[in-house]
Amino acid sequence: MSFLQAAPVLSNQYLDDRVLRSYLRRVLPRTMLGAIEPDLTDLGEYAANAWALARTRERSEPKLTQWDVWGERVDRIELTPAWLAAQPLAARHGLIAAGHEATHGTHARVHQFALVYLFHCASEFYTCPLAMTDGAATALKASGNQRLIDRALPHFLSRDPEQFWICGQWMTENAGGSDVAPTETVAHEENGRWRLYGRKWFTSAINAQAALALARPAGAPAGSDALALFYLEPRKPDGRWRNITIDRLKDKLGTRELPTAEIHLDGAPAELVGEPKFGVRQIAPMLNITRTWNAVGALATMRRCIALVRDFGNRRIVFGKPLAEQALFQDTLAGMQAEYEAAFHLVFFVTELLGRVQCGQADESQQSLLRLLTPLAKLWTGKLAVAIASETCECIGGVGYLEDSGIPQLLRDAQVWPIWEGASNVQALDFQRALRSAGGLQSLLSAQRTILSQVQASELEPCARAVRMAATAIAEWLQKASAGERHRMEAGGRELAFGLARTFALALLARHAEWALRAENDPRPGAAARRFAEHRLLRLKPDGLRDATMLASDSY
Ligand code: UCC
Repeated sequence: MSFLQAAPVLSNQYLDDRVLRSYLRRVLPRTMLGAIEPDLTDLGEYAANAWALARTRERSEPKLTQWDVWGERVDRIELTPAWLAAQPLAARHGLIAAGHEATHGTHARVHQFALVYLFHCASEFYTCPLAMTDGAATALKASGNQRLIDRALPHFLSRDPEQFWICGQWMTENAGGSDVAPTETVAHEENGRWRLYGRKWFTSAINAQAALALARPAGAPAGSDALALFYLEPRKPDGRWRNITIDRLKDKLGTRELPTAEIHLDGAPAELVGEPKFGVRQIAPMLNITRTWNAVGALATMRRCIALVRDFGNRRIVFGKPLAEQALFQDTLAGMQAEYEAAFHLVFFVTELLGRVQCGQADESQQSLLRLLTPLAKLWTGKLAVAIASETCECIGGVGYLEDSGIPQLLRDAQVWPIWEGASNVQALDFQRALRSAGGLQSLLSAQRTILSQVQASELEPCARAVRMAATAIAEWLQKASAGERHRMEAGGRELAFGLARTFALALLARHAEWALRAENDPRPGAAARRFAEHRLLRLKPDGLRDATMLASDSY
């Protein structure tokens, strides 16, 4: 028999996750961790088995049938096996409920997002509708619309698969995704009932039982302030659509298991969520929740990639020894691990803040911090997941480029993280919006100093120094940039956002490393922190603004 390469294998994705488990031991009360661990272990097992199972069966995608054999328009969508399995699983494990229940108080969001992180890759993007459902529950609560809260939340937050509903988010139209001001969908009030007319260009998880949609009340002025937020239940109890047609399912680079549709609304009945304007402000709580899910999903992608590469490194022999024993492979993996580990601590810190804010236990500066860090976490992790997925293909080599290895799918799927829920530049601009409204940079820098003050070990001093130097450089840059022309400051917005995300993440990773050294005598987070500190934290142009000549459109 000639040589055969053994495929990478995943073991229980919770039990095997040193980073998650160490973090949970630090932040959660011991009794709570004991109570939730069986569930985490179950999902970790599900994730490992789902990876193995997916390698043995044909890939499947949702299918749209628009007409039945008798000529009736039916717009029936068949879902994939993973999606059919995910629905009851998500309800039973409380993937939405856990984030809203009072059982674990301020830790509810850490608990929920640990579940999401374990479930994401196995779910084949069923986490997309879960994210939107969580966001819709949060937006409806914030709206104070008691009728809709009583109607929808018992479904969105149910742990009973029979009762559980998912919810869509219908914003994007042909004229704009980032900018919703040109929205063309019109809402008419007819016989005391609102009906929507128009076209939505991207509607993710069109099989959802509910949706939140932006539309312009008839006669309202142009612009985004005049848009209103509506709640819909798109189908009748017998499954037929309520004046909605599904034009087609999108042919996407990745997330192909997720039924993303282009639809027409031809008088779809809807209910106003709040006043008939300021719909963007009303849907904003949803955006911040889905962006947090996005960051957790991106993190899950990184973790999956690294787990596969690490296992492959032990199985693959080159130049007479396993890859895992070769210095350059070790260094490549170490670089990926350090980036992932820093990102992990930033994202889960955001979930801690979210839990505190929603329980009313966050002071003003923590609320500002959450507002500032959410777009930063979304922006940085989205890009990082693509880089790590790309490196994963390369680490696994030729087979990593072959579809049936499952590795290219990781890369194609990862490319969605920096795009949907607001592309990277939208996040950078949102961060600048938040800087203007959330008390400036001070809450972020002062939280960073407090975190850093907990880092005492001499072996972590290079990390603390790197954070202090970067913070000084950022503050100086902002001072120069805000004194200059606004569009040139805006042009540095990406670098500002990446730099702040990476610097804050290093402070958090170093603090965890300090705890791991003292409480568990574990030097590994410290090694990751030092390695991350060696990577470049900032790309900001030190003397301030971008070159105006290069920004001018006629310079090409
Ligand atoms: O992609 C989509 C579906 C995919 C689902 C994936 C789920 C994740 C899966 C995870 C799995 C693990 S749906 C499409 C998503 N689309 C977007 O994200 C839109 C991107 N564009 C933006 O975010 C823009 O910044 C806009 C649309 C928000 C800009 O709108 P405006 O109206 O021009 O912006 P304004 O005037 O600055 O903001 C209007 C109000 C202001 O409040 P007031 O009126 O009180 O001054 C803002 O402060 O909204 C407030 N606001 C916010 N508040 C705007 N953004 C935010 C925010 N992020 N947080 C709080």
